Amino acid sequence: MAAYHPPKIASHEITPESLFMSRRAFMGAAAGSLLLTSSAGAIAADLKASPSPFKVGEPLTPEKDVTNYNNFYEFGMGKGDPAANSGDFKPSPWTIKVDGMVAKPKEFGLDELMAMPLEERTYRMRCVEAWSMVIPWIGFPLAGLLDKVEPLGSAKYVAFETVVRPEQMPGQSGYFQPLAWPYVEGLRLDEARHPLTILSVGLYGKTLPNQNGAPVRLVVPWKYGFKGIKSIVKITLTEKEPPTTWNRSAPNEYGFYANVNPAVDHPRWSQATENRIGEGGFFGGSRRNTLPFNGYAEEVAGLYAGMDLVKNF
Ligand SMILES: Nc1nc2c(c(=O)[nH]1)N[C@H]1C(S)=C(S)[C@@H](COP(=O)(O)O)O[C@H]1N2
Ligand SMILES: [Mo]
Repeated sequence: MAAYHPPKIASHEITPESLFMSRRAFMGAAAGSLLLTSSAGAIAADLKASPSPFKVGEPLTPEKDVTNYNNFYEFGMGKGDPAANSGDFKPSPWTIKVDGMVAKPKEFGLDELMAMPLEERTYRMRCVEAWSMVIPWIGFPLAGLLDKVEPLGSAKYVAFETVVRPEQMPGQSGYFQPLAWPYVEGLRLDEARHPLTILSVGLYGKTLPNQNGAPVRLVVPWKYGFKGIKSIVKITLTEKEPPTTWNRSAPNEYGFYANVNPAVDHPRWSQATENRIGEGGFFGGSRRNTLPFNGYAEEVAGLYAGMDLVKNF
């Protein structure tokens, strides 16, 4: 496997003041005292993060599109459903339990997660449905959280689980249930530890809106968007490849790896091009070519050296 040399990340530049500010902003949001209303009454507080070298040389997708054109089936299957139906969802208090093959299993409170070294990272996001966005996330490397629980040598995969709250998530309580809950996802441990893989707690300078996966969601920019599991409550280190929601739902259409690949079509549509949301044109977007590994091949292709490319993608 080719060695990967990550760009220097200025996480040491986080000042005590910015840490204090992000904690204070978050606690303000929890208490309902520092409010910035986004769509559908979701509460977002200002959030400070240090800039990072992770940028995309393409325009950002407008915030109104990032927060109103969503996939989050727990709130309904339509693109506008998550923004419209997530107003009653309570992202605080919150904990993430990290367990399984680790030396030090631990339940992390939201204050601890918000106190991780937060960076702003702009990534492309490519949905398997052939639309894409460019999103300024705020988050921290998942590797930093995994270090705190000390994965055992036998751990090979990381499994993730979304919260189950039918009383706050209308998509989990309706007559028709499109998926089995909880929504689950997984990564190989080396993918989870890759410097590009983050847990996100915000976007566009604010805490995450409910519809984008508040309070904490996964972002893996070289994979199709469905790998980016939202509103995470559990992370488990395992020896075997964990089940994933879309693979379980349609195994002939969605794989475990789900790396973005323009050369391998979905059984029902081409993956060669994508519709960039918010740029005008066809369906409110513009068509552009999809890039191998969503443009992150240089950083991540080495993770898959020697793997069967069809299985891989
Ligand atoms: N729990 C959960 N996570 C989820 C989904 C979902 O339905 N439930 N949808 C996925 C899909 S298909 C995509 S494309 C992204 C969309 O993220 P966004 O709405 O923030 O753009 O979230 C992913 N994470
Ligand atoms: Mo998606």
